[in-house]
Amino acid sequence: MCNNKRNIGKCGVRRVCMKYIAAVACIVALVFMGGCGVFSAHAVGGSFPAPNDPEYARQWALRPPDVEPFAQPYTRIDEAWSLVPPQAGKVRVAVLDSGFDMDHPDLAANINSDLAWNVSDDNDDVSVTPGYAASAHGTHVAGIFGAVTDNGVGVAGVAYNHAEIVPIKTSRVRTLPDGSKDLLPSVRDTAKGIDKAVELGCRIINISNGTYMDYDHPESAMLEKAVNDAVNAGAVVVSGAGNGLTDVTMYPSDYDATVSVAATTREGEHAIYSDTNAYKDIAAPGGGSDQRYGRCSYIYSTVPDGYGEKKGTSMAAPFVTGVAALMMAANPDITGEEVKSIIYGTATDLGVPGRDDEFGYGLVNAAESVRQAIAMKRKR
Ligand SMILES: [Ca+2]
Ligand SMILES: [Ca+2]
Repeated sequence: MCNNKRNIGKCGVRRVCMKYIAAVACIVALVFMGGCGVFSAHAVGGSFPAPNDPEYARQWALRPPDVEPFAQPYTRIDEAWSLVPPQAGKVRVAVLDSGFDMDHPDLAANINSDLAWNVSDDNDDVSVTPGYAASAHGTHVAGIFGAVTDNGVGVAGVAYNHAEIVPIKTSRVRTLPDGSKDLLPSVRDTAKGIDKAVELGCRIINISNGTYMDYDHPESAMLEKAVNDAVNAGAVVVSGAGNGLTDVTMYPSDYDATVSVAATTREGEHAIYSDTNAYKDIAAPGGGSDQRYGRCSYIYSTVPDGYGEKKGTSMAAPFVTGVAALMMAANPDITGEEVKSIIYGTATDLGVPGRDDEFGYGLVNAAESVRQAIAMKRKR
């Protein structure tokens, strides 16, 4: 039925498979010949000590505006790092995705390989299936929040070593309507992956994929139940808003209980691909659609056997996941609902005043989120 309040835009979308929401994959550093990351040494840090990861200079989404004049307003992630006590522990974070380079030198130390699980095949093999468009997706998403940070290698991660990555592979090779093949999760396997993450005690669940469907589609009820069960167990479920240039509902992103993350560009503007509707909650850097920087405006992270850049709401979601992990590391007693409420309440408003369909409550403000999480601890 098209009269359900959830059916914004076109009705009757009936795709069985979920899809990944990274718009472009572009691997290795050749595209950086234009000079991204060529900065003087003093420009690598801002007001707060910079991590020693050599590719931090390319990570514009993590860097302060005094050295990235076009990244305004910024997420204040370096300030957030300075607020989390170094002795704070790790927060268990599930990432439901296409497969993972478990031996990546910039990920392995932050992965809990004992908990890895493949829900499609019911075994513990979560390795990368090479040769498909989505092959590198999971490794890229995991690195955005979970890369080993300040280790003198590669990139920094938003969670600054406070995330314990639990890799959950939800994909298998499926045939698309046009006859091509790719690694994709089914709605059912995503629901199973969420259940598994809860069983493993994960406090945050990152899902950088989704499917366009009506709220009253039979498979939607199954997926929403899994999300609600996770949230009722105290988890925060984070998902990308979708890259379809549409206002059609995408799930799990658009459930009330999910943190739906829209993407901003390097200039802090709405990324043109990022879906819009009344269920988008928060915005974070997803990169792209920025004439000034070209591919230097994408998000740089780990990929199998190296590093590469992608853009999309798939990249924005793990940014918010990393901020949530910092908050829970700084205050282990904080609840999932409190984390969500603080993230929404502290966002830097963008676009039209107040909550809007492009940015949700605005750009995630990492420093204020962590500061309020710590303040809540002192009140208890
Ligand atoms: Ca690193
Ligand atoms: Ca706004």
